[in-house]
Amino acid sequence: MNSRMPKSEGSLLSPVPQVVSYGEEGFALSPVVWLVTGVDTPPAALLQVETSLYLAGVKEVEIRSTPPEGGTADTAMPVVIYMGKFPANQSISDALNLLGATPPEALNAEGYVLAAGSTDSGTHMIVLAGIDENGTFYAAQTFSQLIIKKHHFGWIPSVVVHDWPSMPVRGVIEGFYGPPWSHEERLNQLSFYSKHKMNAYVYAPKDDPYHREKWRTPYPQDKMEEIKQLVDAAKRNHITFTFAISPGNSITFSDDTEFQDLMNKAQAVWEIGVRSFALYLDDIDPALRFPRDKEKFGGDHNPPAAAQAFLLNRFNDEFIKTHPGAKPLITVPTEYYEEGTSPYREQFAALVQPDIIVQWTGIGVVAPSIRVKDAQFIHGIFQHPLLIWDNYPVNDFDRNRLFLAPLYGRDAELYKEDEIIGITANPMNEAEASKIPLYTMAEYMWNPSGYEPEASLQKSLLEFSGGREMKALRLFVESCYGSLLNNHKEPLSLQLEPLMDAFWELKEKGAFTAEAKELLHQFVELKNVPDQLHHLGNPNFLKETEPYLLKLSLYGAAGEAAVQLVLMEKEGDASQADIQRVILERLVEKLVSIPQKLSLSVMNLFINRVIGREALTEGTKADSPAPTIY
Ligand code: LTM
Repeated sequence: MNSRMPKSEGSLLSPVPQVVSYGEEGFALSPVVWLVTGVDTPPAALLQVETSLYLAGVKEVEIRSTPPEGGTADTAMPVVIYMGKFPANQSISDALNLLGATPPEALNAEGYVLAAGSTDSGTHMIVLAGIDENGTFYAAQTFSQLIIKKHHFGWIPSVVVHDWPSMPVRGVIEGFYGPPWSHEERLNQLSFYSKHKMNAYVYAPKDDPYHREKWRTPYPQDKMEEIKQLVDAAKRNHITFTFAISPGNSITFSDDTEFQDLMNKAQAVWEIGVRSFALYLDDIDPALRFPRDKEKFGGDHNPPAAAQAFLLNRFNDEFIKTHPGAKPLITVPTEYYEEGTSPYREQFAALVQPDIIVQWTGIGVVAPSIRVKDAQFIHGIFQHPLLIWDNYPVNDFDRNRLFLAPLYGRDAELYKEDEIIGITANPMNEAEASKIPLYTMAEYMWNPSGYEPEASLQKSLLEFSGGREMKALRLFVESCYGSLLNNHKEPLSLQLEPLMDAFWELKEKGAFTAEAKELLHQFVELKNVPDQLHHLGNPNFLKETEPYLLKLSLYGAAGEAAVQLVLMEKEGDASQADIQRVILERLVEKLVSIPQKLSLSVMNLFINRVIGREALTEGTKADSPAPTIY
């Protein structure tokens, strides 16, 4: 056995498993496969395995409830797959022993062992053994990723995977301002999350009126039906669906009728299967507005914290604790991103019941980094389990940018702090594009020690594109790359800048044809990105990103015209130079009319230098809806 993953196989597993050992050989799946399941085999895991087998060319999957008789060497025997819980399920434990794959110690919750190999009697065997139902489900996901097609038929390496999540809560909070995702987008996201071993989705779209502004009003029947479908889909995908309400802008904290409204709203979704709830208090004016609240909490050290704690504790006592099966209540305080302590934070910490989970964004609304020492310090203040509300890749505060870079700046050791129970990522309004950075966040959440941002992005793009048009997709992603998390990095500018510098330097010396050619080549590539991305067959992505793609393409065309203009001038061809100048100025006009911004500041500098005046400034025409309170 070797403990490193072969580059072509293991490195593509996502999220990167904690421990993988590959054997020397693998084996082909047989046309008929026996699948030994038990009562503890989750249906979604079974479906996943069956589907993968059929896609790999298997003709028949025979489901069995008892293991086949062993002992006789029979190479014609079908591949046998065991699926279920261990150590509770004896046949699963026996199968693991046969393959020498028993884990050295107990696995974390949601952990699993996946073993594929041959027994002494020659039977090809695969064991997908979860420590719990989620574990078996994740073993099934990893199994699907391990199948390779050899000669058009499924083949599986000989391997032992011991895997578990580093963070217990891993997921997404639809918590942004602006257009909420559509129902179809949400359903599609849930499948994406489970494929990436994320287990949490928080429903908290700020501009769903029934979530915040009209929090008292029950959801209309059609919306309720949609929520039910989401809850069911989340369950199927082994994801906890958290239903959030943001009542803080208008609630009278001490009012019984208002409290009953809140209970009714929660009860309605409880009845359709919701078991996890959040009451959010971010982005509100914390000052008490209503006489009744002023009277009840006005004498406290910190009246807003006292009022909020009263509401949270009452909901915890009267709803969460009276509904067996409800998960711990989640909240976000009004001071969720500040650096230090405050009277509000101290009183909130002291009064809010200790089992209520507190969300925190790191230091800063969009935290450039989240360090272990920050987490320890903030936990010292709040003294509640902390769930990170990571404001990446959210773009509601700058609707003219996309954040497609991988996750940066989160300490690999954060998960070791017991107080940090996990992360929910706040994504962009653009659901499909969000998948690109979310892939990398899922990898970080599962196995932060194995997380490497650039390698993760590469895998994300491979999955997103299905291997098609990777170069064009990367160019696009690198043009939407800069954020607070990576110090506004512009990989494309970094790539183009030396070519531009050489171009100008050699122009003075009169011998710059090669540099001009290289620049032209790069600009033509930018120009062609949208056409190439049409081949991805992802119309939603193209629709969401249309203005950004157009701008990138126009930059390419403008760069091309700019180089041609300089070349014509150098050659003394005044009429051709005039034509190129007109083309360039028209392109610049179009460029400045597009408010979307790209991580491509060198293009403006280059074009301005060619034109001989400041024609382009990135973002000059951008509106700033500034939906967020900072
Ligand atoms: O971050 C929190 C806790 N609240 C809001 C989010 O709803 C919003 O999406 C982000 C980013 O603008 N900022 C917030 O303050």
